[in-house]
Amino acid sequence: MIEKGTNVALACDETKADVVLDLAEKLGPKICILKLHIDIIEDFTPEFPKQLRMLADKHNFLLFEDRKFADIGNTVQLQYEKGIYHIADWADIVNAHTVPGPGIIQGLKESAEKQSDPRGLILLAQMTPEGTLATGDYTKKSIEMAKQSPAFVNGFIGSSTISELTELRELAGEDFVIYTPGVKLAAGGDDLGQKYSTPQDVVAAGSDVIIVGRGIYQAEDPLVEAEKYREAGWDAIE
Ligand code: 5BU
Repeated sequence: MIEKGTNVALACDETKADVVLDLAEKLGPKICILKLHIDIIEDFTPEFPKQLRMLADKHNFLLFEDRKFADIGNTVQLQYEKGIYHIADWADIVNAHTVPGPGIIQGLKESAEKQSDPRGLILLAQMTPEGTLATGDYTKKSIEMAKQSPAFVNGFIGSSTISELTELRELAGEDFVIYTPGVKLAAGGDDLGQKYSTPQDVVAAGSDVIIVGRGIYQAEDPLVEAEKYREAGWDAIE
């Protein structure tokens, strides 16, 4: 982030491999992370994550597969390592719900340790949509779980609701990275409960990384828009 002067994670929710690769190549210099949902790619081939990995290394950003694991330890190991996606082979970061308890962290950690490159986990201590159940005691217990595995759990997804996010930062302390989706230059929401705050407001509330999807990739010129978010996010950090 410091080398590139950016705290923007692009939520690249496009569904065609070549569109994702094109955005990764063009926007690579503006972002610290490319977050994707590998299971929405309609023309997936094993070549796709390899090409993405090359672009991530070329432009010095991390790959974050937003898999939101949510099962028992043994099953998440299979989902992380196996299937058609082999997520553990290429994703620097994945995330997980804390609803199953600490076994999910242990399971993913064991899989991660088989990889030669470092792997990290983000816990969903909060979520962004209206009516989420990930609040209060759930958030507190998620943070306690992270503190049991601090080397592997690098941080939390934080809410885009400013009061919640402020509370998360207070509870988490300074040793964890907070990643916030639901970020747009104009605050508001969508028709399905997503809630948006501005880069300035979420950073002021304690977020480190702003995760931006439609605000960038649906813009007329995603590169111009990515630079606006980079500037807003980095000015706020500084
Ligand atoms: P948007 O287009 O900027 O609304 O996309 C937000 C992205 O962040 C999208 O990929 C979601 O799956 C992801 N997300 C989120 O919006 N809220 C959450 O609490 C979590 C992930 Br966790």
